[in-house]
Amino acid sequence: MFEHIDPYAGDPILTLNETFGRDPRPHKINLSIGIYFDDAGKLPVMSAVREAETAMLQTIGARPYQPMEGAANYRQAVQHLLFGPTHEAVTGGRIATVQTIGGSGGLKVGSDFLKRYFPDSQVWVSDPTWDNHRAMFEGAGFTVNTYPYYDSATGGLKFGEMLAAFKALPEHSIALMHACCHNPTGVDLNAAQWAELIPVIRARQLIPYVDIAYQGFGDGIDEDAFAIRALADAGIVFFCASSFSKSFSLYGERCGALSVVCPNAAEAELVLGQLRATVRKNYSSPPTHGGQIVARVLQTPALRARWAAELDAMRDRIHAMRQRLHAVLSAKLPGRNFDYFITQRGMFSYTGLTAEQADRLREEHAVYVLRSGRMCVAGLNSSNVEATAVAMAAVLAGTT
Ligand code: KET
Repeated sequence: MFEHIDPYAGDPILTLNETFGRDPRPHKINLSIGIYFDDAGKLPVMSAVREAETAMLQTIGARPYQPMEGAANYRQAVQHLLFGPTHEAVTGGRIATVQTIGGSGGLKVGSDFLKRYFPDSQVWVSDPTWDNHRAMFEGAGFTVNTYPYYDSATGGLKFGEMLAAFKALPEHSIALMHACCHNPTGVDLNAAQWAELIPVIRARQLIPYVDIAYQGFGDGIDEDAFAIRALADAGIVFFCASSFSKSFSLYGERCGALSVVCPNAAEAELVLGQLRATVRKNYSSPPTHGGQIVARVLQTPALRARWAAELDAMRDRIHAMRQRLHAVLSAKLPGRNFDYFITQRGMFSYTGLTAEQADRLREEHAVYVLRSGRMCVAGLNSSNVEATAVAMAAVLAGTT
């Protein structure tokens, strides 16, 4: 019956993370998956999250199904965090938000919705992007193309080429963009570049699909929502998939959302209806537990303040690791420029390592980065950063 089934080649991120788990070498270092580890190399349980969950367990009662769109308090908390509570799009009721199974669930629900109502559109993703973007949109039936983005010569952005590509896109093209902390490169647009891009998006009637999975890991919680708010301010209609996996360290609870910013409240109502229908056809309704932890943290002022401080500390720790890596590598290989480790934002850096160099790093030094050369800087800590830099320098110099 199933002999004709293709063997699964695995996922470039999740499968490598599993290989790491099976690696018996005690000194192994995991910089593969986009997970924040603390300075002791542990997955943190944030204290605001723990307190909210403990309080919740005291009062938790019967567990009916949630509505298809998820819990009202969670959906409101998502909107307030992304857009700010007083944003006209929020107070005017023109955003349709559904609670989803992680940010991934948001991307999936939105892509199914778009395929139904814009069947002839094509999708454009940055070159490169998170691998699963392509898989998800192709899975929804779209043709997926790329627009110029990362400049390997400078470790920065090919903004001129990106802008030119956007100017040539057909009307109603779906443009997948990262709000902050671009995965895998760590290279983001600045405010002036967004200001140049937004009129093009409007003129070409493009449909931006913004993914924000790292809010708070770049420059700050509000700072990292800049692009989303700028698009909403400009009256652009767009999709936004968001995730609390990283910012609440709640990976397995699968807390995410999809928000569609609409021209007016009446259209938002229509969109919400069809998002509910899409959820119903996929998995019926989202789970309760994780979402209620997030809502409680975000809607209890003292917990929200503590969560924000904990997230700030995570961001500062990543910045410190970037500095250390930069310092050791620059000392070991003085002829090379490693400034990209400092300028790139968020959990990731694009190291420029080739697939073969990434293999050598893993096989000879037990340091795991993706074969694309992406390194999760949030996996570094004071005990492994030197070893990582030394191993990387050896591989780059070709001495191992
Ligand atoms: N968007 C982006 C850009 C992203 O990097 C991830 C996860 C997600 C969405 C998924 O979020 P979630 O809420 O967990 O569904 N990225 C890391 C883990 C993974 O590949 O699943 C990673 O890139 O390592």
